[in-house]
Amino acid sequence: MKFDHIETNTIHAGKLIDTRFGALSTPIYQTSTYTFESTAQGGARFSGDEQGYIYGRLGNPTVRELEQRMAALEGTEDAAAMGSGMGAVSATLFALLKAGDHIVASDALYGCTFALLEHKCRDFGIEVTFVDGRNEMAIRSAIQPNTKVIYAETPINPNMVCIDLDMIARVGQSKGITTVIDNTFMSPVLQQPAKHGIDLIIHSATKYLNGHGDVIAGIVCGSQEMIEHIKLTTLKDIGAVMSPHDAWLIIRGLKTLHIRVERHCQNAEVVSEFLEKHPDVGTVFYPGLKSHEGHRLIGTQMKAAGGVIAFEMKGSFENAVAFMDQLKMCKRAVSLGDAETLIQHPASMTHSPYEPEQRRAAGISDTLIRLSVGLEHVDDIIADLEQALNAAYSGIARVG
Ligand code: 3LM
Repeated sequence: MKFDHIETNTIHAGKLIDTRFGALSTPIYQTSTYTFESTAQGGARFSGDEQGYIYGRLGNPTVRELEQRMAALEGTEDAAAMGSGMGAVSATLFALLKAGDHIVASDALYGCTFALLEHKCRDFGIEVTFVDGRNEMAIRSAIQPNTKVIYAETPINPNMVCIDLDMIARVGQSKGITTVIDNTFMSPVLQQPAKHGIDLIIHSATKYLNGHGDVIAGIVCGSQEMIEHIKLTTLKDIGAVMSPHDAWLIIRGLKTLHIRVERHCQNAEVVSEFLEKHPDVGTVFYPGLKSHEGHRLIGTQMKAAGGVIAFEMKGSFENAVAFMDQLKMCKRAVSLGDAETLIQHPASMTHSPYEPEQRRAAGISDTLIRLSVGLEHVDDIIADLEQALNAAYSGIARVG
């Protein structure tokens, strides 16, 4: 069942009906294997002559419900759930690419995605070119006859640069290249890349989809053909599958996704304005601000700017550290999209897999701080940021 409104779909779309007991909440099928009524039935399941479950790595009803729910939310035919966001990124790329192929990727990406491309893909003989993902000419000029994939995130982790999805889809379609977008920062509530013609949509379900900081998981959404290909190759044979219990937690998280995301956005908007006005804060990178280059995409591509803000501290790296260490309520932690406000320093944490010069070239400075604005009262978030800023600078000359 699918409805016109995403608020209804996060609750109902893709739900598996429990015909046995009528359970409202999805049962957790905590099983590693499934029994066959006869040897012939087992054989028929393996050959594909009969539909049905075989073994936990090849499918699970609770996980299947999450896949159906995510396909409904992203507006794709199907989805494949994985044991982590990186499981989803690697299963997708290794299903699409082989030695001798080439990928064009945005130069700024989540640190481990960058590491996968920069190191493992190259180890396996896959060529990689990093470009400014905003620049259509740069992408077109990087394309080679063996280019199979264009890969990007928007907004980009951690610097919040936004990429035009219509442009990426147009380039991919004109050249017959598969386009893959990591939609983790937006969630389908704010952005549905498939509507813009993107082929595959990846999520770290660890973040907004689950939303409660207690699961590591990933998902990829796309056409039935592509999802089946991923499931029958890299998901089956590399095996980064999602556990049924984690799928259940994410299904539970999805039911409040639209309300949580709405509040994350409201809070982040107020916090971004506070930071932009603060004398000790340098540039604030938040697409909700009129000063942000990605602001033009709000209303066309993104419903709102999301819950993540990046900003540069005035002064030196030491000032940034002093500020972060003074925080009392906001938690110093990587990850994002949780109820708690989380703050981290990309250069030394999430984006440490980059060499310093690669990081700078990708627009990630040493004084950049990333804030995942939580669901606390916005006044309490601002009060904590303000006291930490005052304590870190405390009227004295800036460090360095
Ligand atoms: C982080 N990010 O704090 P998992 N794609 C995006 C992501 O942000 C992430 C992944 C994929 C962070 C994790 S850093 C050690 C902590 C845009 C994860 C990978 O495998 O579920 O962590 O997703 O930015």
